Amino acid sequence: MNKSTQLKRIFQSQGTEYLMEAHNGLSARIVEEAGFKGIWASGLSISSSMGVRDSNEASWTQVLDVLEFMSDATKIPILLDGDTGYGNFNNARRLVKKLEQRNIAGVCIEDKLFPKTNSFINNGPQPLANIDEFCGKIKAMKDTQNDDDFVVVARVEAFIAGFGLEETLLRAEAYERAGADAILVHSKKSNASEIQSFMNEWKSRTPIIIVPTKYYSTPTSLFKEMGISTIIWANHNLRASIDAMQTISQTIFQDENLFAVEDTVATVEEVFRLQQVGELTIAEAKYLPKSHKVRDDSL
Ligand code: SPV
Ligand code: MG
Repeated sequence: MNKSTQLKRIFQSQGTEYLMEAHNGLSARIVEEAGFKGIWASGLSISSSMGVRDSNEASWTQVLDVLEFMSDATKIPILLDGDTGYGNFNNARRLVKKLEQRNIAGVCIEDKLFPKTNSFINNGPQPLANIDEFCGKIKAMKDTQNDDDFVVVARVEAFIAGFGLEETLLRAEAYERAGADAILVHSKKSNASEIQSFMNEWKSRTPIIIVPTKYYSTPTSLFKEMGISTIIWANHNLRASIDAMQTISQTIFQDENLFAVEDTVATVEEVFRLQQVGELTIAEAKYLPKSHKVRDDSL
């Protein structure tokens, strides 16, 4: 099944589904192996794995290059965190074209201004996009897609920007009318009260997606009761790897040997397995002439 169709089905399924964050080919493959049906290509995670800020410091084509590796490494669909669409409607529709060419199943755009700021950074107001301008962007993206099942998700940042339920509903309804396939409602509260208040009012069948990074202690059963379509675990592979890399680097730096760490890290064989080295060995046996010496040390 097409990756886009797979993603559409995740959003349209009756129960609550999950997307797990990945930020490169390796983490994407690990997410797939864990059993997830889909991947969240997180802007925060991709930017920080590049060593830059989540402020559109990486260009959109650099993000596209990462996505290509992620898509090649996996069979499950990828939803790109497309920030604001990297510009106006014209940049956003070109993005759709390029994502389709790379077999990316969908993109989520948020109603903020380029260059965006991560929703959890408290460095002043986070200005929102004009509603009509953002609706035009959604329409342009939907009109551009070649594949009927390519998914455009509209993310409402009204709660993040300090507005209440009324503004959030107004925007969600407008984006739905503009053609969004699903609505992501974001909140930075430490409990799910904003999400609950929104879900109490949301009567439409358009799927609702959430990112419970800050309200992590809310039980998933509550999200299911609310009728949440999809939960995004948005940055946990990145954060786990930061922790692991800090520990291993500090230990090796201090110890000046590998005694303490060898049994705490993945084996080299596991690295080879994740790279699918076995497939290349089989392919070499099949495609290289038997007499051909692959590596001639005498040269
Ligand atoms: C991301 O993962 O980059 C997101 C989600 O946009 S958040 O960082 O929670 O805003
Ligand atoms: Mg993001």
